[in-house]
Amino acid sequence: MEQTFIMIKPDGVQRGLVGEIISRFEKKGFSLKGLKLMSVERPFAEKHYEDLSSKPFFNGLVEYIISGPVIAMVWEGKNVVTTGRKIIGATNPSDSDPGTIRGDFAIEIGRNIIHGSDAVESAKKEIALWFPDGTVNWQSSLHHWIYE
Ligand code: DAT
Ligand code: MG
Repeated sequence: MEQTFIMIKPDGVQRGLVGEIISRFEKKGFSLKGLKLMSVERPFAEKHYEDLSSKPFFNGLVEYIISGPVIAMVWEGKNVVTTGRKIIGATNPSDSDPGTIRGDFAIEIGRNIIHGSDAVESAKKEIALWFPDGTVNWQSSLHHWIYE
């Protein structure tokens, strides 16, 4: 089954949104396969965002990600990458629809509280980076109430 990497950024942790965010993915029916609270070092944050290294906002982005602990998660389910991005909302919270996480809880692009992989391939790469020891293999007993 498809997996995605979701990270609650330092502002989401500081603002007490961890439970709310996890709840939205849980209630949708997705399964949590990995979860940890961690502080990341600068080289690790730079690696995570390496595709954006030429952008003018790259240094500010890295500073933001290392400014406090983050919650790293792996969520699993049918189309979880695309659906996860919909649950999160547009990158700039000014464009995120109400009802999405960024639309409901964020105002500025540089404080948009959550990260979600943008494709199945990048999800695999990010999960390998953040969970080098692997994730937990289990299946919810509700599986057949969520999938036909
Ligand atoms: P997303 O996080 O929606 O996948 P992205 O991968 O394009 O967006 O960029 C990663 C993060 O970088 C994004 O969450 C916020 C920041 N960012 C993106 N574009 C930006 C911009 N034009 N100015 C400032 N920060 C930006
Ligand atoms: Mg991205």
